[in-house]
Amino acid sequence: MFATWFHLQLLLVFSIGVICDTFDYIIVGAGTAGLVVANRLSENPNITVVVMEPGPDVRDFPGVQAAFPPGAINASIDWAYTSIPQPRLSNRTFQYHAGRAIGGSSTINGSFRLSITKYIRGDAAQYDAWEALGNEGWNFSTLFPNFKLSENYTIPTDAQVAAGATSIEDFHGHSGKTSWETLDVPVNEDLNGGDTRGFALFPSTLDRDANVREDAARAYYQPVEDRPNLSIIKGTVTRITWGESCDQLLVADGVEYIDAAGTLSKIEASLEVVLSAGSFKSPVILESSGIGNPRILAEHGIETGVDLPGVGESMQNHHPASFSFTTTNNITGQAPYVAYATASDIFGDNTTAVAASSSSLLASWAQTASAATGGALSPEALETRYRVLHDLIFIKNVTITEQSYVVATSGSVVSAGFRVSEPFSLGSIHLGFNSSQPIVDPNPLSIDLDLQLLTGAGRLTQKLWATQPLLGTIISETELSSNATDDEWNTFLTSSLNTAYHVIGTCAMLPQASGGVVDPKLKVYGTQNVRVVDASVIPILMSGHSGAAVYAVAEMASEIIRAG
Ligand SMILES: Cc1cc2nc3c(=O)[nH]c(=O)nc-3n(C[C@H](O)[C@H](O)[C@H](O)COP(=O)(O)OP(=O)(O)OC[C@H]3O[C@@H](n4cnc5c(N)ncnc54)[C@H](O)[C@@H]3O)c2cc1C
Ligand SMILES: *[C@@H]1O[C@H](CO)[C@@H](O)[C@H](O)[C@H]1NC(C)=O
Ligand SMILES: *[C@@H]1O[C@H](CO)[C@@H](O)[C@H](O)[C@H]1NC(C)=O
Ligand SMILES: *[C@@H]1O[C@H](CO)[C@@H](O)[C@H](O)[C@H]1NC(C)=O
Ligand SMILES: *[C@@H]1O[C@H](CO)[C@@H](O)[C@H](O)[C@H]1NC(C)=O
Ligand SMILES: *[C@@H]1O[C@H](CO)[C@@H](O)[C@H](O)[C@H]1NC(C)=O
Ligand SMILES: *[C@@H]1O[C@H](CO)[C@@H](O)[C@H](O)[C@H]1NC(C)=O
Ligand SMILES: *[C@@H]1O[C@H](CO)[C@@H](O)[C@H](O)[C@H]1NC(C)=O
Ligand SMILES: *[C@@H]1O[C@H](CO)[C@@H](O)[C@H](O)[C@H]1NC(C)=O
Ligand SMILES: *[C@@H]1O[C@H](CO)[C@@H](O)[C@H](O)[C@H]1NC(C)=O
Ligand SMILES: *[C@@H]1O[C@H](CO)[C@@H](O)[C@H](O)[C@H]1NC(C)=O
Ligand SMILES: *[C@@H]1O[C@H](CO)[C@@H](O)[C@H](O)[C@H]1NC(C)=O
Ligand SMILES: CC(=O)N[C@H]1CO[C@H](CO)[C@@H](O)[C@@H]1O
Repeated sequence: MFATWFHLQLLLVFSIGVICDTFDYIIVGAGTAGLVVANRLSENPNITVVVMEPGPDVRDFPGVQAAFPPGAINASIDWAYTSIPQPRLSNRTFQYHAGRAIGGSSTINGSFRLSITKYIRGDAAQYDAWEALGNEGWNFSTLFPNFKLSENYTIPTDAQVAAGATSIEDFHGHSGKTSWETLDVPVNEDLNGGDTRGFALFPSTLDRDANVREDAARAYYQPVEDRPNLSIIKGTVTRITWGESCDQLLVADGVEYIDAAGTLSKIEASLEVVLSAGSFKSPVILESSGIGNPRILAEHGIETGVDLPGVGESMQNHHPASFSFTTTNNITGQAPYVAYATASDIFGDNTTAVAASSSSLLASWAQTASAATGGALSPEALETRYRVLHDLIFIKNVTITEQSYVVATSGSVVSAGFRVSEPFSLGSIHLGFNSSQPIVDPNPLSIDLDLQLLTGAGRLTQKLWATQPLLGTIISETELSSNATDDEWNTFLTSSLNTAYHVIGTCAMLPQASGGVVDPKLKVYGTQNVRVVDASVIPILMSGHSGAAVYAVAEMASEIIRAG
């Protein structure tokens, strides 16, 4: 239907290898979502599935499976993407860990010095909002059984509870809980039932009895790796290739990839291509394949196959800030405690006023944000999204801040982290001029309400540590005094804001007119047989950590694909 094209620079270096293999499904990326889909599709022995992945099998790497190793991530299995300088944050850049291994980001050592993966779903209303945004069939009750498919819940033993508490018992286990209760934030007995508000222990993905971290490779690939109809090919996919089509929809017939020897090769798909390359790469592979914003494609000399300006937009992420305290305790362990708070917990009697003033500004924020995307997302579409988020925060009362209570750094110094769970600010990820580095522009705090919520979360943190019994354990002051002005908060937060690794939204599941990239069947608009299944399809961020949602999305997607 339209001509194929090649990247000139690739043609100079590589010659196309022989087309050797055809599979029913090609899955691009053996990461968290990709391995779930590979497992589920290959349950049918009549179906052949291949997964393309440049990263290694790391099950024998020292450290990968250790339960609590502190420290950095082995550079050889980390894409380590870098953002462009952020003017709102004094031109600072962020670096993003992202797994480059069988298992993807679920496999690499965790952040925050806690190497176990925290498993938190978020609030039910945050998933119901997916449906309200135009994704029929996607809500908390349809996702709930899919969350459970990836879970084998282990009830903590008495010994484990005791062990988790003893190294830090006086300081964290009891004092923290009591201080929160004094502030009327209750204990949450189970964070994963659809209501996160309260103080709790972080649930984690861990095989307790074997004392190893669970990841997608261990849970979804290793048990089925002997299936003859499932294979993994080592290679970096550069683009989707298109075949003949009788109608307007593009039909993928395979992918081009650079194999382990550095040769450009091709394999064919008889049914579908599923992109599971993660939020940083799935949009970039679409752009390399001619699907995206024509203005951006033209900059790279790529002919537009599908005019889809939402590709790469709508990037969202969690951005933590923190205070450090010197305390009377000598801390030697980790403190896996967390609290989730609502707007009312943060703003108290001022909540109604904050809701009203921000509500009146949604339309103008939508205008500004639309302009920042060069019109890729329309003001109307953004205002609709902002209204849904605003209702979640101020009417449905979802939790809006995660207070990662205390994380031990060293000796007597602890840091208390806080962040906004569901930011309004949107960034973008697009094809870069260096093929291994996409252009990542997270753009945090670009909507005033995010700053106001983060400031409120910070003030709540100060209030917590000024409440007995925690107060009695502090020696030093926080970085900011409790009477700091909004301007002082602005300076503090923009100079110290950090990044988490919960990037979503860059191939958002939304109606096409709302800047969506995939429909509710995860099919890329304008194509007949290309889907995206990974964190990038998640339309709005949740109070949980993205990994839990990725497993559930991938389980639900597998069912959709199997249904045809
Ligand atoms: C350090 C760190 C700590 C985290 N901690 C937590 C946590 O505690 N709890 C939690 O819930 N979430 C956590 N997350 C987030 C969670 O891991 C991710 O949201 C989730 O794993 C994303 O899954 P995915 O399938 O979208 O992408 P990934 O799992 O990243 O998989 C993408 C795969 O695609 C491959 N790929 C990329 N480009 C290509 C290409 N061109 N061709 C072929 N393959 C390609 C990659 O190598 C990778 O294997 C953390 C993330 C990181 C990085
Ligand atoms: C696989 O194919 C065989 C032969 O066509 C058929 O009998 C069988 O039902 C199929 N199995 C599945 C799970 O589709
Ligand atoms: C880091 O990765 C390399 C493989 O690229 C491996 O040989 C090495 O053992 C790893 N180091 C650790 C400490 O795991
Ligand atoms: C995980 O962290 C430990 C401790 O720092 C380190 O020894 C190990 O190499 C890391 N694993 C990987 C795969 O980076
Ligand atoms: C950030 O970088 C831009 C472009 O280089 C420059 O104009 C601006 O002055 C810089 N801002 C700060 C705070 O350094
Ligand atoms: C969730 O979706 C299902 C299937 O479309 C529907 O039956 C159900 O009513 C929805 N639930 C909510 C709470 O919207
Ligand atoms: C769940 O965990 C239990 C206890 O560790 C184990 O016996 C069981 O086999 C696991 N179930 C699955 C489906 O993996
Ligand atoms: C703190 O604990 C560590 C480890 O148990 C110990 O080595 C150190 O001496 C202690 N420091 C103080 C000041 O008690
Ligand atoms: C409410 O607003 C008033 C006036 O700005 C301020 O003094 C007070 O601290 C605020 N309360 C909360 C809980 O933010
Ligand atoms: C949300 O909180 C407000 C203020 O506390 C309360 O009036 C309202 O009933 C709550 N809504 C829900 C859905 O719980
Ligand atoms: C592309 O980015 C990679 C990773 O950051 C770097 O190693 C390489 O030198 C860059 N290539 C060019 C041509 O800038
Ligand atoms: C804020 O409180 C500190 C003491 O904690 C005091 O020195 C300072 O003057 C106060 N600033 C304002 C603006 O009230
Ligand atoms: C087409 C193909 O390779 N099919 C194989 C898939 O795996 C089953 C066993 O699970 C084999 O019997 C099929 O031949």
